[in-house]
Amino acid sequence: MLELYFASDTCALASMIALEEAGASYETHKIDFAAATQKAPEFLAVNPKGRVPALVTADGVLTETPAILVYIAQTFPDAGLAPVDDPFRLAKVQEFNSFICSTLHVAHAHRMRGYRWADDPAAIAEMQRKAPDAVAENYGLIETSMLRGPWVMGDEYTLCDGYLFTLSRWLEDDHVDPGRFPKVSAHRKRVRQRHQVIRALEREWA
Ligand SMILES: N[C@@H](CCC(=O)N[C@@H](CS)C(=O)NCC(=O)O)C(=O)O
Repeated sequence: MLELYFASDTCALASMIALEEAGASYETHKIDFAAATQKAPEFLAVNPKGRVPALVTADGVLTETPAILVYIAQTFPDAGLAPVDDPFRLAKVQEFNSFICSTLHVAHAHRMRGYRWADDPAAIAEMQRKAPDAVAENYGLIETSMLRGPWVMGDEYTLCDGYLFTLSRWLEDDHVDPGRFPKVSAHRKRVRQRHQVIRALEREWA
């Protein structure tokens, strides 16, 4: 059975949503950031990066959200979570998810985790100060040129939707007014109503 390592209120929610949408059977292992268990030897044996999510499959461990998401879509094709047989449309899904992973999520991380990139407290404070602008700039792009509506890819719900939802729930914490991005805000509400997402949120906080 698939096993998902996750922590509450993290990007791992996107993988949990995809598993729920796929109707997959999976076990969860909760990592407690408050106790720094992401740095414990037991977890580092699963994911030497010390980050969540990590998905244990019959073939080995997967990390990095876009990789986990596309694996779930390809393993459960009947769920229709991505156009797995259409190279261009699948690449568009990957393009969006890669942007979330490598640009938006990284901009967000500058608010709380500046120590990854600098030691100087002044540099860390400057990263924190700049984070809301950097995050908002990314949402501006999503709002104007990526989110087609009603779902990210248009009429079809895909992996991208749970992933965008996972990050857009942090808008207020990132000191970005959601009112600046009406399409993103409406999308957030729309995704939040899906019963698979409600189940994932319940499981995330159980
Ligand atoms: N690129 C990775 C990022 C994973 C990541 O940074 N996860 C955060 C939670 S959102 C984490 O585990 N942080 C723990 C830490 O920094 O100690 C992905 O998208 O899966």
